[in-house]
Parts: sequence; structure tokens; C-alpha cells
Amino acid sequence: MVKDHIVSKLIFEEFSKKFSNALSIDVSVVGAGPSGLVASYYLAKSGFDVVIFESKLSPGGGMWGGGMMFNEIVLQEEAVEIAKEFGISVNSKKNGYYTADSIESTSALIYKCKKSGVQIFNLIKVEDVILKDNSVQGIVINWSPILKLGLHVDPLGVKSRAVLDSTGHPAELTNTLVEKSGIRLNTNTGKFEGEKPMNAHLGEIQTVKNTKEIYNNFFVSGMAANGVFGGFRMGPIFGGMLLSGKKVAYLIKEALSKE
Ligand code: 48H
Repeated sequence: MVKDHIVSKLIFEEFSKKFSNALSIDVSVVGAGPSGLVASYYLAKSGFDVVIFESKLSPGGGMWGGGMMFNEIVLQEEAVEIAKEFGISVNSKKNGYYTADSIESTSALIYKCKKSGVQIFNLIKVEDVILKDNSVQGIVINWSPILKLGLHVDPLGVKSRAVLDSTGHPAELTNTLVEKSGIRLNTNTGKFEGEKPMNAHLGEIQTVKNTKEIYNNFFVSGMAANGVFGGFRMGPIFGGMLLSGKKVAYLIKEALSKE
């Protein structure tokens, strides 16, 4: 006979172990979209302790839906190698581009990322950063449903050597950091510049170029990087997201190795 209380106890105990190990880590990745997942995978493969905090029930961000819910994504040549490393079946080149099923692509990113040693917590929203001595030294987390319901429940803090804002279009964490602390970002104006309209060609180039450390120990990738630096959006071509994730993993690795 199934013992209900044993089921509950096992879940609680195993979750507590995972959670307890996630409170002081090398890298906190905020948002499990394609750029955050790819970054986390490469960092974990290099031996770093990486945890992704995702506010939604399902990790994967905006890749599940392909373009306007037609569940295919488009990739350019430079990103195909990364897709293949994740085990994604990429269709042969057509009119200069590659395509892949968005469901297979998204689930492959999540699966490989988890298997590489990354801990992923869903339903946890990062609502703030820990700011000390002019550097970001961690994040502040709470359950997403708590925040959705507007309940007054204080959050918990997570210490991390580096923080990646991979929250997509809204660049939510960067905006919170700027609004609450008034710090200058590593942009031309020192401010959050805001995403530009669609220009797929420039958008793809800029996503990778804008992937940077924008404040001490604080990095941006994917659409968040374009939001911060005023880059164009690009629609459902995802190569830039994969390349941005790989680039930011390299930048974080370099920064942490210097410490
Ligand atoms: C925890 C959070 C929080 C928070 C948000 O949007 P994403 O898929 O991000 P990217 O940048 O890896 O990929 C962008 C791509 O999906 C896209 O939108 C493209 C290519 N658009 C082009 C266009 O023209 O429209 O994922 C971000 C993730 C999501 O899962 C959010 O739920 C999550 O971050 N998130 N998680 N704490 N505060 N804010």
C-alpha cells in the first residue's frame, strides 16, 4: 500500500537537500530561456556550481512557441554546432538557413543542461539582487505564486560569485538593479537603453555583441542583453540566443578564474 506521508517526506527531504546546496554557489542564472540554458550548460561543464531560477512552471522561455505558435525555429550556420551538441536534430539547409522542431529543441536544452549538473528550480522568481561593496553578490528569491498573489512574505537570499540576467525581453533584473540602486551600467549612457523594433539581421549580431558584464559580477545574455544596450529584436531565429549563451559562459568563466 502506498504510504502517503512517506511520499510527502521523501519529496520534502530531497527538495531540501537540493535547495540547501543552492544557497551559496558560483553562478545564479535568472531565467531558463535558451540563452540561460546554454550558458548554464557550458559553465557546469567547466566545473562551476550553477543554479537556474525560473519563475514559470516550465523552463524553456520563448522557444517552445517557435514563431507565432508555428512550432519550428530557424538557426543560422554559426549556431548549428551548438544545437547539435545538445542533440537537437537540425534539418538540412534550405534557402541559407536551418530549421528544427521547437519542442525537441527546447526539451533538449533543458535535459542536457540538467544532465550536465545544473540545478534548475522552477516557480521561483528572482525579485532583487544582493548589492555590497559596489558589486552584485547574490540574488533575492521568492515563490512566483506568492508574488502573483501579492502576499507580504519576505524573500530569501542566495550568495553567488556571478549573476546572469537571462530574463528575456523585459531584462527584469537589470531594470530592478538600476531603479533601486541608481548604479551606472556598462552602456554608452550608463542607463538601460531599451530594445529596438525588428531587424533580424542586426538583432542577431547585436545579441552576441551586447552579451557582456554590465556591472561588477553581473552579466546579461539573450534578449536581456539587447534590451540593456538598445539592440534590435529578431523574431523566431534562435542562433543568436545559443551563441549569446555560449559567449556569456566564457565571459563568466574568465571573470571567476581571475578571482
Ligand atoms: C526568474 C524569470 C524572471 C525572474 C523572467 O525570454 P526567454 O526565452 O529569454 P532568452 O533571451 O534566452 O531568449 C529570448 C527568445 O526566447 C525570444 O524571446 C526571442 C528570440 N525573441 C525575438 C523577438 O523578436 O520577439 O526566457 C526568459 C526566461 C523566461 O522563462 C521567464 O519566465 C524567465 O526568464 N524570467 N525567471 N526570475 N525575475 N523574469
